[in-house]
Amino acid sequence: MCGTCGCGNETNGPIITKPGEHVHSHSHDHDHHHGHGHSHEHHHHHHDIEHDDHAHHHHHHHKVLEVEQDILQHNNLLAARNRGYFEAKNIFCLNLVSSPGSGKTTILERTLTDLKDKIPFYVIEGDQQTMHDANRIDALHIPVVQINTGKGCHLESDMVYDAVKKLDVKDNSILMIENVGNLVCPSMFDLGESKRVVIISTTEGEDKPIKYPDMFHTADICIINKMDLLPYLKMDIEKLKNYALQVNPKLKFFEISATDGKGMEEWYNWLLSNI
Ligand SMILES: Nc1nc2c(ncn2[C@@H]2O[C@H](COP(=O)(O)OP(=O)(O)OP(=O)(O)O)[C@@H](O)[C@H]2O)c(=O)[nH]1
Ligand SMILES: [Mg+2]
Repeated sequence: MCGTCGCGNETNGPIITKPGEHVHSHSHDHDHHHGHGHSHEHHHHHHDIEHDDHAHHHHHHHKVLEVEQDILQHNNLLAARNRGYFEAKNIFCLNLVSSPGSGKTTILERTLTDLKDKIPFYVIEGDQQTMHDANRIDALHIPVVQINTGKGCHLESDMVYDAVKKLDVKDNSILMIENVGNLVCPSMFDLGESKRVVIISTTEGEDKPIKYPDMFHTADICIINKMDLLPYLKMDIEKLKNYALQVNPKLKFFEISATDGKGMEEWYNWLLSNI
């Protein structure tokens, strides 16, 4: 995981900013040859390492395992605290995860536009760089903060804890967390969310759920977005769903188009039934 890709060792830490807020320049080093220069082929999931007969020959693996366990344990503790806070205040919190560009922000834009008169929303945006997504949400007059993770490829529970304080999230509301676009690392980091929503768009191919099983295994809901593009693609939705159900038989699906609004009604009904 991130012990391998280096993003767990962020030196500068994440930067949390509200739109319009002055951002003092941060001195993150643009070190192009470490971190994300290489692919995310983490064949040694931490469970695998534990049970790998060969692992004990490699001192390095022990070190990686220890660092991973420390990071995940620290993350889980604060995630539990977040979850308790959300439950006590009746804040329905969703963690939106997907590969980059599946339509997370577009789904949020339409959802908030259509439901903001019914229920208060708050949004936490996660990206490595830029205020783009927070600015899109801010344009709808919804309270939002942007977390820029720098080299980090996922959000962690302490970032959410800080962002929630900064947002001043009120009781009886919905908190949407848009995670960093990445189908791998965010799956390992519980943020304390009430439900995890994985979004996959029709252009991504049917086999993503079995290629990236952790993300689908840990999700409660699967939104299939960009249904409007189906006529132009060789994509079998039933096959996609079957693959997803193979890794997680409890997954619930919504088939939508965030740009033309088709299928959004069922998603809204589900959202509102939870608060
Ligand atoms: N045709 C079609 N395009 C869509 C749909 N939803 C989103 N898009 C387009 O997909 C592109 C990416 O959308 P975003 O909402 O920025 O995706 P994202 O998941 O937030 O992307 P990151 O935050 O960068 O990971 C944009 O050009 C959107 O207009 C959809 O339902 N149909
Ligand atoms: Mg986005």
